[in-house]
Amino acid sequence: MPAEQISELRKGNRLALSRILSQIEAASPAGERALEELFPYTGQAHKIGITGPPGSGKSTLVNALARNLRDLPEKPKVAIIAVDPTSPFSGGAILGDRVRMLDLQGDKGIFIRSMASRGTLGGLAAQTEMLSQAFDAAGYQYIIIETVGAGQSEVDIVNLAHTTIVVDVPGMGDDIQSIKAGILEIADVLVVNKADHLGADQSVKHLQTMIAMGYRALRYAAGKHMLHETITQKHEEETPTQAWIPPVLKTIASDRKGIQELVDVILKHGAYLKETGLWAEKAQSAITETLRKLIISKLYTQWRQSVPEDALQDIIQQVSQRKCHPHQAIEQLLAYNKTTSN
Ligand SMILES: Nc1nc2c(ncn2[C@@H]2O[C@H](COP(=O)(O)OP(=O)(O)OP(=O)(O)O)[C@@H](O)[C@H]2O)c(=O)[nH]1
Ligand SMILES: [Mg+2]
Repeated sequence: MPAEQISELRKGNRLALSRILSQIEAASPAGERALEELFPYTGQAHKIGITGPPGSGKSTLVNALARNLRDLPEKPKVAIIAVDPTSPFSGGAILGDRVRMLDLQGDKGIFIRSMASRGTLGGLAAQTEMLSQAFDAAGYQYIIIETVGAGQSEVDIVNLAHTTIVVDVPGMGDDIQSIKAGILEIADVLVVNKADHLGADQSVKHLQTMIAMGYRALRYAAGKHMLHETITQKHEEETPTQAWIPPVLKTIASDRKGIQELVDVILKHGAYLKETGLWAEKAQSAITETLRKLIISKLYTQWRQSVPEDALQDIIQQVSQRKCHPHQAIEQLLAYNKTTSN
């Protein structure tokens, strides 16, 4: 049965894809097996992360972007993942509304999936990555990930993307930043949407200034590849002409204006990543990170099973009563693992 589903997914069967996505989301054994089987077919898709303040027009932009990507000569398949990390209580309902806005249903080359924050195992970023892998293996060349806000989970999510787009709107004023510095640092492309509103040019200039000022400090590529010190060093020596300076674009998503320019920039960024070798380096650091997390969680589980509950409680008591320091407690606790694993 799973083998059949995998081959159906590879052939482009949307129902098979949908079932596998659900299995992955449920973190079922079938989902895990599917991911393992699909893995050899991944690594092709261009992942595009989109984040920005609530209501800035991200979904409208994603909608327009998906249509224009579909119009490219090779007619690529486009997947959209809408992630909502900020509203644990609204769950699926609000997401449903947000996604229903998209009038893309008629196009069989576009697949929309919304992901609520409840019950996500291993974090939203990991979950998003797993869903992306299924889309990737199913031949979706572009995977657009929409998330709202500027917190750590959004940074984690969009960091998985090859190209990160940060959306802002005019009229927020120069001193009240709608975009936090942290999220600006991860932007590959900045978009001032709702350019039909007053103050769009001013916002563009302001963002350009912020980029120019922060440019050296940001060390664009280095920041995205902190796992490898050698890469960091390499990019410090990089001349500014080789580096990617995030462009600032104006769009009116609701009128589909400025969208083609955005598509061009995304394609250019993809080509830049491949030419500089950053595409491959990014994939490697993502794998390193995945392995790190898996090892931590496996070792923890293994250790936890090796420690008797009463022994653990006893040590916690000793630490709370200041009879022993956490360092000493750790040594005692880790000793259990050695005795059981040998
Ligand atoms: N005037 C104007 N309105 C726009 C533009 N783009 C989007 N909108 C409108 O802005 C509202 C919010 O758009 P959404 O696409 O839902 O924004 P969002 O950022 O996805 O919102 P959340 O996902 O809830 O954070 C909708 O009413 C859109 O029609 C634009 O370029 N100009
Ligand atoms: Mg939205």
